Amino acid sequence: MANDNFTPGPEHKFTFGLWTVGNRGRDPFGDAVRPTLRPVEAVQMLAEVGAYGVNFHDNDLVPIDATAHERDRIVSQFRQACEQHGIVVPMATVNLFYDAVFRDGAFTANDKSVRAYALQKTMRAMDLGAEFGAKIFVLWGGREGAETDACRRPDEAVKRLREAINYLCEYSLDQKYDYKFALEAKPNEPRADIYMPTTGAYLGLIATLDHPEMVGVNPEVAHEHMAGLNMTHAVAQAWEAGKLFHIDLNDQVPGRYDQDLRFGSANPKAAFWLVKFLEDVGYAGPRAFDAHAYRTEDYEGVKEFARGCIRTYLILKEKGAQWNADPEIKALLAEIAKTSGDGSGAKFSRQSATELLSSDFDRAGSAARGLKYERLDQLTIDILLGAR
Ligand code: GLT
Ligand code: MN
Ligand code: MN
Repeated sequence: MANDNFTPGPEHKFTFGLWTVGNRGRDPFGDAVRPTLRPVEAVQMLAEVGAYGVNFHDNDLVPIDATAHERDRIVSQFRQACEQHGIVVPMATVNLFYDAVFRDGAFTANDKSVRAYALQKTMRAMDLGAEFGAKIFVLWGGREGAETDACRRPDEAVKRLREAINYLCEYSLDQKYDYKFALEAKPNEPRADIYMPTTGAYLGLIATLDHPEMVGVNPEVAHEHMAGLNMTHAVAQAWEAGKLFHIDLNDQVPGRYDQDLRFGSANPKAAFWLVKFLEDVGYAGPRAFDAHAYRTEDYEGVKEFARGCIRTYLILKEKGAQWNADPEIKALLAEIAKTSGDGSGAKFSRQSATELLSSDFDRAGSAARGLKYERLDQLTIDILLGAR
């Protein structure tokens, strides 16, 4: 590796899903281009690239039709591999999108036996994750959507989703699993429209749950970018609400199909603000890479991809520290601070309202002052491009 300063350690909490390095390059137009990477092989690869943990869907590890005996054998082999390579399992999830039974959704499907099966499958996936010590359970409702709104009223879908999450919270409490649920939004794909299209939509739903304290979000860069949104703003809102329970890092050109590109590879500047935000606020959760290697890659190329995700994060982290320490940037920020005041400012009282109503403002003066954001941004670009 070119620069040893960017060496990952357990303190960075870099994780990958089994489905990421295990992605075989299948797309709607072409079949797999890489051989199957068995879960134990994935764990070995992740240890080699310096990851801290691995995440999985129930069926990434245990095939949907496995017998109880097969399940136990797989679990014990996987546990052994994790222990041997010092890899932990901070997050588990459930696949509610691949099997044909979920073609009309899982928790929101019109068929009540499908909804019940989805709950059962999730409870079993929670059991599986708990066996590995996972404390975060991600729910990505990829099939919870519609091609036509003729199929059901969308508010009915919201009610069903709420009911399911409430049920799963009770199950976690009853089993003493101590899970935090992290809800992952996406605007579309595989459904034409997904009911909870953005992180903000999930933040709205969480407040209406029976146990809002157990439920947060898992924003994904690509999913916010698909919708043309600013990932860092979504993450910041979640963080400020105490709801940033997990994060999926990858990249994506806005407006395209779900690309799941290597972290920071498409929009390095957006990735910079995201990393800087996470590091500045002291986000302590896993930094999960939810991406996959180009279809052109073999085993070594997949490793290169995984190393690249980590390396880019660490480079951007260093750039963030450089930004914070830069004397000219600090001077510009100090200037901003002069007029910004402490905290959010406005606290209502009848007296403060009376004072405010009778205040005079230097409107022209405030509007005329140059804010020097051009310089601030150019300094950022200089740092990012290595010219500073
Ligand atoms: C799927 C999706 C991801 C989700 C995973 C969790 S599965 O690959 O594209 O964004 O995080 O279910
Ligand atoms: Mn994801
Ligand atoms: Mn994705």
